[in-house]
Amino acid sequence: MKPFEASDFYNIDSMLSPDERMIRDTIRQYVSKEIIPIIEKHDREGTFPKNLIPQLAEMGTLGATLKGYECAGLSYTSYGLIMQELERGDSGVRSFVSVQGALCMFPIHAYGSEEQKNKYLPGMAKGKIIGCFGLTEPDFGSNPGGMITRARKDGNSYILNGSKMWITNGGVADVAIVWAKTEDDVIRGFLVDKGTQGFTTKDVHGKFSLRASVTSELNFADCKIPASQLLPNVQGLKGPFGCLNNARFGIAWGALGSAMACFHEATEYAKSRIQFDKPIASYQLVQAKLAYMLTEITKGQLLALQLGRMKDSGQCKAHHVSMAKMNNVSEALKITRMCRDILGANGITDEYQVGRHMRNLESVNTYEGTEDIHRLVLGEYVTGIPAYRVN
Ligand code: TGC
Ligand code: FAD
Repeated sequence: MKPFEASDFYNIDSMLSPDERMIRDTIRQYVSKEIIPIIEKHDREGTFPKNLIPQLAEMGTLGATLKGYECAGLSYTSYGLIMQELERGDSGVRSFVSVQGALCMFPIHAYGSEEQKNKYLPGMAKGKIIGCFGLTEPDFGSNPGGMITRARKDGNSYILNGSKMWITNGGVADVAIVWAKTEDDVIRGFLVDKGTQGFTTKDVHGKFSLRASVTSELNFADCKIPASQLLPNVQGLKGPFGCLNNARFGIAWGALGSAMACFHEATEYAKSRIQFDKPIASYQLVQAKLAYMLTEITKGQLLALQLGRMKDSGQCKAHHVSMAKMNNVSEALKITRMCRDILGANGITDEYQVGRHMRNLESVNTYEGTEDIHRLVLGEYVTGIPAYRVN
């Protein structure tokens, strides 16, 4: 198979700064050298490639957009390009970086006390402290406002009770950002260190998707944490949703990486696979699929780049992110399914990447707000009517 060539039909490269291209190329080379050769083994064995963490940290990918506390302070567009490249390797590796930076370091940076920032952020940027983000519960996924996890004040402590489900990095995390309702029914964020009495985790096994990522359940049974572990500067759902905006932004870029990897693989395959005496690439139905994919990748790239520019200039709103997350993941998923089809029977083995990317994107389409939840966010933007609930 020819080495990876990224599709750039509309010369997006010309719209990137030299620094952005340099960051993108550095991560691209890293993915080819360090991730692609090992990822199928991890996917097959259902393990997260922990040995990548120090290198990911060294390259400044953890909390990449944050300023100070030993973080890289990059632009959001650069961050998006990093996520695109990492997800070309595997959605699980991109997930790890998303969760660490956007879902764990961001809330400490944005909502934490100075003491909390100093305690956690430098270690997290170096990959020495791993975070996880607990919002979803077994019975509250799309509707996190219904959560039943509770935090009761007890002198200078809080007592946490409840559980969180489907938590990326849960079993490997040193600190969990846990969202819980206090006695006055207000959602607050808590930093729960690994090893705190009453806090246990259990990994989810048997996943067909994101196999190279740890997904866990978190349980809290009279888990006593010091009041100093409460994130002081945010209350209500806008706390976790503020983090999701950043993670969803990264996913909108990341999904393009999976799509570009599969498009390259399927195009090369189609050019060399002979059926009825000709390469299958010479048949119009196959070309129609390739044309569809190139078009959707190009549209997705333009959407992501403009979203990045808007985020960097402070114009990006949550509904802008919803459109890009919804569209780019949904189209990437369709593209990986088409690529799988072009590879015929070979597409169902892990000798090729398409099957793994396709399986991964099933999760990516569901987490961080399902495709339909983002459609409803846009529906609310257009009509002013929130259609999530039947009144
Ligand atoms: P709603 O009444 O609309 O809003 C409640 C408060 O939140 C504010 N808000 C936002 N703030 C910032 N960013 C956003 N995107 C926001 N959306 C809403 C809103 O202004 C309000 O503030 P205030 O001050 O008035 O209280 O809340 P709702 O419950 O009706 O929300 C509707 C809906 C469906 C959009 C929301 O619940 C939703 O987004 N659901 C999807 C849940 C979700 O995305 N979960 C993700 C879990 S984390 C995860 O999946 C990680 S995967 C990790 C990996 O990459 O591996
Ligand atoms: P549900 O909310 O039950 O949705 C099921 C279906 O119903 C979907 O098709 C949905 O679109 C539809 N639906 C729901 N409500 C409506 C409505 N009002 N109108 C129309 N359709 C609707 N969560 C975290 O907190 N932290 C993590 O780190 C994390 N990591 C994850 C990793 C993986 C691999 C996965 C798969 C999930 C992860 N999640 C995490 C959870 C994820 O955010 C939820 O799975 C997601 O929000 C959807 O919730 P649910 O699975 O309960 O589905």
